[in-house]
Amino acid sequence: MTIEKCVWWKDAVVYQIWVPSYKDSNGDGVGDLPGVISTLDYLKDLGIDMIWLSPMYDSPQVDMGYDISDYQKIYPKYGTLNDMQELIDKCHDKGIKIILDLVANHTSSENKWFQESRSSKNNPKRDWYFWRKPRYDESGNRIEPNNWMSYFSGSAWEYDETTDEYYLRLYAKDQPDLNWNNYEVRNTIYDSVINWWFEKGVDGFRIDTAGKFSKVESFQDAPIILKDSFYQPVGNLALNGPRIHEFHKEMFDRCWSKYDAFVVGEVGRCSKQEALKYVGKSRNEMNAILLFDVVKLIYEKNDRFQKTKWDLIDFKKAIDKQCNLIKGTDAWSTIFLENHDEPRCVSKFINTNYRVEGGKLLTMLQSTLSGTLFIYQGQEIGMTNLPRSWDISEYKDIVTINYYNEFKEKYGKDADFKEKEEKLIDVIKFCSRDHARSPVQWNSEKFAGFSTVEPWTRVNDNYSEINVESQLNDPNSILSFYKQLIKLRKQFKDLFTYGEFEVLDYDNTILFTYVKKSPKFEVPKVYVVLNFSSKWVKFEKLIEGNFNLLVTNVSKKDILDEKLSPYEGRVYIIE
Ligand code: TEU
Repeated sequence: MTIEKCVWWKDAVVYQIWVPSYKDSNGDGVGDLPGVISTLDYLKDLGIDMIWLSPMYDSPQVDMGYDISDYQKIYPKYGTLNDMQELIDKCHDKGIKIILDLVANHTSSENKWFQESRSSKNNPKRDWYFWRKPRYDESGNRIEPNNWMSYFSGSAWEYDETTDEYYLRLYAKDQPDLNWNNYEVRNTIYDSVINWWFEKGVDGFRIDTAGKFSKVESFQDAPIILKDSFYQPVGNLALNGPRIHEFHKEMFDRCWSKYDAFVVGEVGRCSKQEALKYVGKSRNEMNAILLFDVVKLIYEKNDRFQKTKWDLIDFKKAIDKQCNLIKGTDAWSTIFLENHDEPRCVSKFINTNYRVEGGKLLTMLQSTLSGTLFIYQGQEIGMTNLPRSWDISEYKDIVTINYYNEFKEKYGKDADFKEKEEKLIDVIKFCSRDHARSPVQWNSEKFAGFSTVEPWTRVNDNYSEINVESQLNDPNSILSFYKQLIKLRKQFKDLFTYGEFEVLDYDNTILFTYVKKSPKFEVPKVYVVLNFSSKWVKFEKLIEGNFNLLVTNVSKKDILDEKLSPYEGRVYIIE
């Protein structure tokens, strides 16, 4: 199967902007749309072709905008519809595409659709959400309709006194799940959300929780996986459900096929076989998917605050799966190491004593892999996780807060609570979503040039050392390296973006060596070797050929032919 190359989004480099922490233009401590507009030249210069804007719609911000109260309005602190139009137009003037976040699995409980739905059992919008009667135990206590656990802890059901029924909410209690089985719901999402924004000029969408729109309608109990909990992970009862592909195909017909759009679904975890159902071109569902295999390697599947040991072999497997989604298929792939839900990649995959070398190493990795490349704000300067010394009160994300509160409820009275708490914070320091959400560090002025006033969330202490301004004119900075690598990715796109990926040293726990080549020719090919350790390591070429060094993250004069220094990486072209 030959890979089709003539679509604009395949070799685009996408930059994700999470508005509240990106750039504040009006001195209220919160990032905003004029702030985004003010940085478009910076993004253009970096080599960015497309922006993915995280939710900017009106919202009570229980889950930072992933709880939408009005899809046709802008959250006032971010700006106005005019600002949004200006952003879309200015992006286009500069040759940058812009895609939005489509959050359609749930709305905010403040959305007028839900307000109507909850008002009475006979309301015409009652069926727009999932309402179920309570169950009662032997002692007559009211309990939830089933044992499903929310992704944000506790039950996935919320009791509503108005009608004495529960509504389903897989995320926060203020994020009721929309009932996609109801045609009016789907129709409204297609016409009043997606196509409404297409008419304003956007170029596509990132579909939030794209695998969760169809639930197993029996609402049976989930199998017991967590021994000491009543609530259990929902698993496949709400993921890749019975009607999911029917819904995506309908969305394709009603929306995507009518525009020259880029549509990428956040599908999360699934097998290659399942993934291809969403992203195979002939399936007519979406153009690309975001899989979690690479980014979620550091936590237990059902508990994000149970840290697992990171292992290079698992990392290789996950990357292999991601890249090889396109091998012999008509599908397309993506690469990302960060987003607004994940800790910073230099803190996750690298010993931070080697932040600069390691940050560049990850840049080399990302830039040479197959698929559409995504970079998250601040990643291009090697921003890090928040300091361990910070108190729990500095953490603002609902996932961290809910987890901590539950923990406190359980262990708060224990004599050794302080000790236990410290251990939990050790984990939060690695796993929390807050790490991606601190303000972007633009310069070394107070508040890192993000704002002129105290921001809504604290700036990382290392802003005077790590910031955009200091890296812009430094040829050895991570930022300059990103620019260089993005250029090379475009120059060698047949090999980097479209090439086939093959790992050469699966069993090596220190080095990661792979080749990228065209399915049609043996040469030229790209040979990449990355030292994922803080040790000096012997370097041997694993295949024959005429090696020409294209780029390295250490100064070329320091290169030793037979040894790799800590976190040294090399990209060779073999002719
Ligand atoms: O996230 C979907 C999701 O399930 C996870 O990535 C989630 O953040 C993680 O499991 C929590 O531990 C999307 C958005 O990216 C996220 O920011 C939203 O909170 C979530 O949907 C709900 O809209």
